Amino acid sequence: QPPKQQDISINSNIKIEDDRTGMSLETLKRAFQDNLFYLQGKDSSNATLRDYYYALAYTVRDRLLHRFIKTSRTYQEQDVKVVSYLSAEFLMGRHLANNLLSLEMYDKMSQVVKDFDVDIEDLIEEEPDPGLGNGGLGRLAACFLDSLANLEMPAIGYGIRYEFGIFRQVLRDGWQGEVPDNWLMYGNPWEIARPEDTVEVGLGGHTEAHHDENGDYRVCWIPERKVKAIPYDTPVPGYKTNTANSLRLWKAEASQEFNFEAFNAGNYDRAVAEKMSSETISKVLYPNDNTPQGKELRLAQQYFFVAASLQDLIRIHLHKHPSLDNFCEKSAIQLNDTHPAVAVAELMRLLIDEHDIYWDKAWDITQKTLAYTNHTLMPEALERWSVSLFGKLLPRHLEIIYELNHRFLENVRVWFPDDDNLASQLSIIEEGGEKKVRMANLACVGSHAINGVAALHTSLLKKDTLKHFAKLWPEKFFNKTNGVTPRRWILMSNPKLAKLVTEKIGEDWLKDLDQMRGIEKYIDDPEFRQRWLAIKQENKAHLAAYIKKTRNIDVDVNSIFDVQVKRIHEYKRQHLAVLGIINLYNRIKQNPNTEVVPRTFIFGGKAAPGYFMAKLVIKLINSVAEVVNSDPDVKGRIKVVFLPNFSVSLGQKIYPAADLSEQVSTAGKEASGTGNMKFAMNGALTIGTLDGANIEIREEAGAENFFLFGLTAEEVYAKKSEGYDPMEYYQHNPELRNVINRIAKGHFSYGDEKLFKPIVDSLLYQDPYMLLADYQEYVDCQDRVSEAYQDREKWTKMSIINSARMGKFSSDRTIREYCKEIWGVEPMKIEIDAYSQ
Ligand code: T68
Repeated sequence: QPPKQQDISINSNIKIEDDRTGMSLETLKRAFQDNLFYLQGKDSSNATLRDYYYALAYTVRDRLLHRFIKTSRTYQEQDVKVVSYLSAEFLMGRHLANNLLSLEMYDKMSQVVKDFDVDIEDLIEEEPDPGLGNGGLGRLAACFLDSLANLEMPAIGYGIRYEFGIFRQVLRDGWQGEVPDNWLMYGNPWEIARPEDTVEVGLGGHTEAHHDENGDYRVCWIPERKVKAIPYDTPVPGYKTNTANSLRLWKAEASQEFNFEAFNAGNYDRAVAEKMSSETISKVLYPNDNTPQGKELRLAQQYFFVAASLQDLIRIHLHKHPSLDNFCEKSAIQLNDTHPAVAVAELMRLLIDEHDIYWDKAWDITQKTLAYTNHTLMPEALERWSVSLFGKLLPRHLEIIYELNHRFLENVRVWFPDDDNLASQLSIIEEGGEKKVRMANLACVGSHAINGVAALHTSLLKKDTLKHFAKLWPEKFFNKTNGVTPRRWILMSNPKLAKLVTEKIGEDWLKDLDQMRGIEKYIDDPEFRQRWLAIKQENKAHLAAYIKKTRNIDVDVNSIFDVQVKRIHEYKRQHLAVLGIINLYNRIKQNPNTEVVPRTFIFGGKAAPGYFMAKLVIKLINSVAEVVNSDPDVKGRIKVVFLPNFSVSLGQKIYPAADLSEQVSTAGKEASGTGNMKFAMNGALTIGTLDGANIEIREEAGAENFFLFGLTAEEVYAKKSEGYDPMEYYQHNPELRNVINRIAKGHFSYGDEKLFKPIVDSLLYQDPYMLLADYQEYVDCQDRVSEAYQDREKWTKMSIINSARMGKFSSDRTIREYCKEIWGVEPMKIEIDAYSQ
């Protein structure tokens, strides 16, 4: 029996009715008109869509601010424990529709703007999509903030206010091109600058040691330069609650506008150079996912936001408390991967050097405060900084790391006296060759909790990637299977489906997704199935129109929409789907009259600009598309579409329109995946391997409602250690050979045999992600999909079951677990009764 949900209507709680808070249609209309006139300086005779967007955004924002101000004040006054989510990335997606829905303003504002002959959906599309993240890790942070606010948990997100988010992807002759994402160009109505909370962050320089007046040994860091960190706060409202938490992002500015000495001496270049180099820190997001970029600027970014955030937290704490002794009782800090792991050393430095706490006490506070989430198993993706680079930028932190590593390893040698290898594996410093600081080890040593993001991932972390830590501290390890917010990923993305569900089971499912199970009892109701199917068809028609508009490709809405959208990476195996497409194409070429169940293969995703193979995969997809889409023998039965610039907002259009979700990573490589959950919630069936959260999705949906293929993680390891030879598969499987030969012989590259040679060679001679080993099972499984789709009644039943059983993958469930088992934070109701001033 799920817990009873609280009353979710809030507006009656606000007992004030003026132009900035009132919710009546009349007041909203006046407010909108006022904002258009007084903030945009326009009226309906000359307003552009953007002007209307701003007028609407400010109307919503006004109504958010009471909640926002009251929320932070309540946390302060009630002195509650707050969780801080430290993340280098927050992939929030557009705010307007989310805020309209959270505040129950959507219908009324849609009415208001209609009076100005404007469609609210067009205004929603005006907002630039804030792309301050790469992929799953950044989007997870955004879903977590949504759930924290929804559950009325005291929380704050800390990160970087990148001036340029992830690049905009364009296609040029089938290749990925990158365009800077100047998302702040026209301003940002959702953020509020708080210059009064500016802090300074040091970088570089040296340390000096001395004995203080009590004879205690002290170290002082003399940074070479200081950068100002200016916070910008974005309210994150909970769905139909009064809570509006804060996402606090730091912007870097020079501590001196320019060097006057140099300026006066006529050295203008130098006068501005220092300013420029300081401001570079928050200039741009590094566009790599699952591969670290070992650049000094990246380390500076990490330290910059960590140092600013910790100073901020300490300032807030000392406002209420005489000392930091009880810091860990009032603050839980989550490290989203190792990107903020320097927090271990920085918190120690602040406690010891700046707040006079002795080492053991400081260490106790640090460990009790911090917790670490790992997001990858791939060894090459673990961050390691060369000691020399680290020491140049953060000399005091390097000293602290050496000291805590020394103390830690001394203990290890006492606990395991005969195991020298263990100490070298656990060491925060990697020896042999160039010395490196291992950030995952730093995070593990400095945290009281370590977690993976899906059951398989956590078990592999314990068995493999972090096995030495698991041996040392088994009790520190937790699994926290990822989740996604049903507000953005069902209600906002698929409003028609949401409406149908609410009609049948009421609206509580949006706050308690387990209740979606309630729709399962309608699967035998033909009318319900008909409506379910009709909604899918409408969503597909929408996407088809988008495909026509953006790519000028006609697609058949009765074909299977077979979708793979995610970052382009070899381990995710977009090219496995391409091999499958070429095989279908070969079947048609051999016998143009062969039976084919029509399919539209839709791809989307960005490649890291420096990742050659990933970019070549995009080119391959587009080259295959060009040939297949225009071959008369195909007769339009299969179409291939690459949609450029996959983003949160494009995802919102795509997930609801998918029939089939491709989750085909090599088993053991995808930590969790979260797109897999968004698809299934929206009624797509999954074709997938036993990897990441796929395993748990299949458990929930039932094996009979999931298309499974491929090696298990164990089989992958076994095969690797036996000595895997992809060439055997090529030689023994004639169909597969034809597929690869088509690529190799230049069939998709105007006869150019060189273009895709790197892909062909990688598959034939290494195949690190074992596509060839999984190929035949994948193709056979796809044949089962085609067959299943022909029985649309049965397919629709499976679709309903998939949606109905995804309750586990609401990020509300994930966040409840973190709150209870790792953070020890509890809900705090926010009362709004009068002006909050
Ligand atoms: C993803 N990781 C995992 N990393 O790949 C995915 N990395 O399985 C999981 O579902 C998701 O995290 C959430 O847990 C990433 O997205 C990055 O984007 C990244 C960025 C910078 C450096 C390293």
